Amino acid sequence: MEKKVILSGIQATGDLHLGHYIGVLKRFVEMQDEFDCYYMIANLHALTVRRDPKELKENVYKLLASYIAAGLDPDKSTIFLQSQVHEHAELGWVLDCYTYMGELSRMTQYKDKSAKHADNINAGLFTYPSLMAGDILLYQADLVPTGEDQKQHVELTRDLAERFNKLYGETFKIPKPFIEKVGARVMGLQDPTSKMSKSSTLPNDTILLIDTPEEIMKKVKKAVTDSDGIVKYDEENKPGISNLMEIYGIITSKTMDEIENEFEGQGYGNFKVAVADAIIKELEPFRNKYNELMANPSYLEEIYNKGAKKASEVASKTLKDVYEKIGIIR
Ligand code: ATP
Ligand code: LTN
Repeated sequence: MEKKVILSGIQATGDLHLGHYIGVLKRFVEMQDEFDCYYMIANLHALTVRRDPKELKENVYKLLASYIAAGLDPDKSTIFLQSQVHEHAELGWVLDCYTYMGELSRMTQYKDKSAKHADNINAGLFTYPSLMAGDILLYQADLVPTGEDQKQHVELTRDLAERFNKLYGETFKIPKPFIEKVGARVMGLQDPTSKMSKSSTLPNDTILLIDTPEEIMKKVKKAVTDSDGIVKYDEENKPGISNLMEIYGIITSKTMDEIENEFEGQGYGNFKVAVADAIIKELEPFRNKYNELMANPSYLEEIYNKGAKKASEVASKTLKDVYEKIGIIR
């Protein structure tokens, strides 16, 4: 039987954090043996917010090094840059012409980001989901693993694929979002009611994957909790503790019940140290590998050039079919 196709991506916009690691990177790695995986570095999407050009380039290397350090294997998965496969920009434009303004206006990410960047609400920010739909549909992906916040974009992708197929006949596979129940929304340590984010302005809110053990310990110890002193999973009333429990549970493969029993009658001090130790132990090999890779940019270039070739083969077939169907001469 043919392997199912996976496509996902992360924007090249800065250092990755624990939310990325737990929400998506660990899943990407788990999926690469069973599926035919395409993992993209979304650097075109990163343009929707004003960036320093030098930093944008650097962020591509950082993200690629993070993919590999987390365990992605370029011999098993196709790892590539969105900008190196020109079909993304082309299909993105085509899909723009099949996406309604009303659909795009309903996107939560657009509403959030336009509130955050009120001085630069550009058209790219608005049509971001059509470009993302193109990313997914070019590879005829079956499943799209992402964090909870991207679900709406994948649903729009399904609508666009169905709309196109109805008009022109079977062209795109209809993809499904793939979102885990636990860990798809790791919350900030200082504000456990908002997701951990690169753009958080609260100090100690976000654990970066390249943080030192000391920094990780400090941030977890300072994490906002509550005054009960009971390690119990209750997202609504104890968001801080529940978030730490989810992080700990995913890393150690323990259930919420097991964690409650493990720390019964112990207060938060011991629990926080155990959480920090688990994170530190999990991320140590990542950090070492990451530093090694960042010192060897030509190896990273080899990986992305090889990935682009393989991705282009698939993407060009889909785009050719689309162009033929809609009457575009190439
Ligand atoms: P940020 O909000 O940190 O700027 P983002 O969501 O805008 O990140 P990306 O960095 O491209 O954009 O996110 C890449 C992937 O990581 C997406 O699938 C997203 O859902 C997931 N992700 C990001 N933050 C978290 C989180 N706190 N918990 C779980 N998954 C997350
Ligand atoms: N919008 C995504 C990044 C992204 C993506 C994709 C994810 C761009 N293209 C295709 C899955 C599939 C985000 O995480 N902000």
